[in-house]
Amino acid sequence: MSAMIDTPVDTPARSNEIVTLQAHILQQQSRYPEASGQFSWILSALAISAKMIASHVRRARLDDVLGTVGNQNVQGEQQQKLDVIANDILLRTLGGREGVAIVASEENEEPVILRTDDSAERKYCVLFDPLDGSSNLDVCGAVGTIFSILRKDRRSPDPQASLLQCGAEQVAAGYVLYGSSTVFVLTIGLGVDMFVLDPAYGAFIRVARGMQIPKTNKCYSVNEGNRLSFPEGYQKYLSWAQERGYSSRYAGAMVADVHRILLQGGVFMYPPTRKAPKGKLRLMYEANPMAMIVEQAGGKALSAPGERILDVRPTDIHQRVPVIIGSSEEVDQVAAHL
Ligand code: P6P
Repeated sequence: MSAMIDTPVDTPARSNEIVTLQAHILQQQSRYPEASGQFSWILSALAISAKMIASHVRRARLDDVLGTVGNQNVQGEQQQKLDVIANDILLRTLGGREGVAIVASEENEEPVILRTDDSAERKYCVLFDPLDGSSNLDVCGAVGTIFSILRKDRRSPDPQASLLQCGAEQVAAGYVLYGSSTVFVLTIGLGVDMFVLDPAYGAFIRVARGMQIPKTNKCYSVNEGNRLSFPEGYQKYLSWAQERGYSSRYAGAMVADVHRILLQGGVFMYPPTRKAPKGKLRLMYEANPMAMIVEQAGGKALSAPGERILDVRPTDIHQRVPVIIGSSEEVDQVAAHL
């Protein structure tokens, strides 16, 4: 069963309604009469950032912004020119939103403290990977933006501590996939909704509500080049799956791989490897947001057998964690082999 497409609503007139992401955000806000609107403003900043980044991604080769800037980011990875452009766009759009107290990015070693006063509306922290899978850009492959929103922990002594909350505390999470079309997938804890950018109007149009990930699909997604350095349980799982005719799909960009699984089912893994003993993916702005999305869609997201990613207690904003995420029955199969 694929993701639910906009199901006809109660009256025929409304079954063809066109709902933009902006309208959807305001519809959700109207459920909370006491809402100040700050949260909605943050989501709209992410929406405009997605449009701006999409525009740069689509023109990367024409504008000669492919390739690296010649230095490394905090992860020790070559920083792509578009990583810097996307990061700058997000910092500047979110910087203009009163509700954002702190932002943290894969591209910035330290969190950026936007507002230190403790006034009531400085309620949120936004964490993001501005351009996930950016090495795919040079070959016109899929890339994405991943974001996570936490409430600022007013009790914490310093901003960094305010960020170090479990993924289960997220108030919203989502991603943008810059693929054959530009897709914005969002959850605010009430299910998962999907929007596609109509470039003719520059608007994200809602195309699916309350998405449900298929419970099974004989497809796994992992970089098998690392197979010999995986812990033995993962290797046993891969043999088990291949004996049962599983197919393998791997885009080299988490957003693309998890999006495919959200729609069609399957399981994505980034296990511990010799090079990345704790896994490669970052907890705070890759694993946590994707885990919230997948769990909200009825799937599972583990860092180890019996350990939900959303329950991992962070100690550093850039810490890494092993990832097993996707259809509930497929994740269980992997865990059973570990
Ligand atoms: P590898 C992209 O660099 C990324 O962070 C994820 O988007 C992706 O799933 C993973 O790393 C790919 O890593 O080692 O397979 O190239």
